[in-house]
Amino acid sequence: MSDFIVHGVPGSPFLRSVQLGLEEKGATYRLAVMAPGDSKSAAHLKRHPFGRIPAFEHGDFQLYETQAILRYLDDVIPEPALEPADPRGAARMNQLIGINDWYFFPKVAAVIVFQRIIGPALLGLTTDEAAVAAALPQGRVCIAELDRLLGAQPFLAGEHLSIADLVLAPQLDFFAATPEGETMLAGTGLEQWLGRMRARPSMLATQRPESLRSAA
Ligand SMILES: N[C@@H](CCC(=O)N[C@@H](CS)C(=O)NCC(=O)O)C(=O)O
Repeated sequence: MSDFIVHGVPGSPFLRSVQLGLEEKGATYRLAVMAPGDSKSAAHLKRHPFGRIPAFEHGDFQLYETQAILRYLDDVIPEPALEPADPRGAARMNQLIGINDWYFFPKVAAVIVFQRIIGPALLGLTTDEAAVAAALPQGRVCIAELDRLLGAQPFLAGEHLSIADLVLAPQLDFFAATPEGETMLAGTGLEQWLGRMRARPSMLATQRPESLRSAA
């Protein structure tokens, strides 16, 4: 029995990033399934005082923040390596994680994916079209920049799979399920990269629940 435990709501892209890390490392783990809304429960706030998911346990060691968890996994299970050894590749990976954590997730995906898919599917909400429209300019900047940084490389930070791919693939896979994401990605190298990522066993093993697969 594995001593890796990941707490989260199936379908959450940050949770899926940690699952991808474990899957790519060939590690067995237990997914402690939470319901939407459980992230603010007293039990979860003990694990994660900011009330976010995922939260992670390895034996008696508890950790939250997705990139910290993925870097820890890369240290405790060294093969296959998920961080470029060369300084420029490592810097590029860190830059891409920053783009996701500061711009793409909070300003684009959290708005458009929530308005188009999560709100209607899980909470019975009607899409706020003004909120979607307001997020589009930053979305275009993010997609153009991620596409430029990918260039002709097979993976976001270079020749090999890295934490940047594991952070961004779940986010872009979800975003691509919205009409806005589908349009922005159409014809880009990023769309082809996403297709390659989707074919990996780790992505196939961690698909979103059917209710969160596409916009209503
Ligand atoms: N900085 C955090 C962000 C995690 C995050 O924002 N997760 C989202 C779900 S993908 C969340 O917890 N949203 C609030 C909620 O579900 O209650 C990390 O890297 O783990």
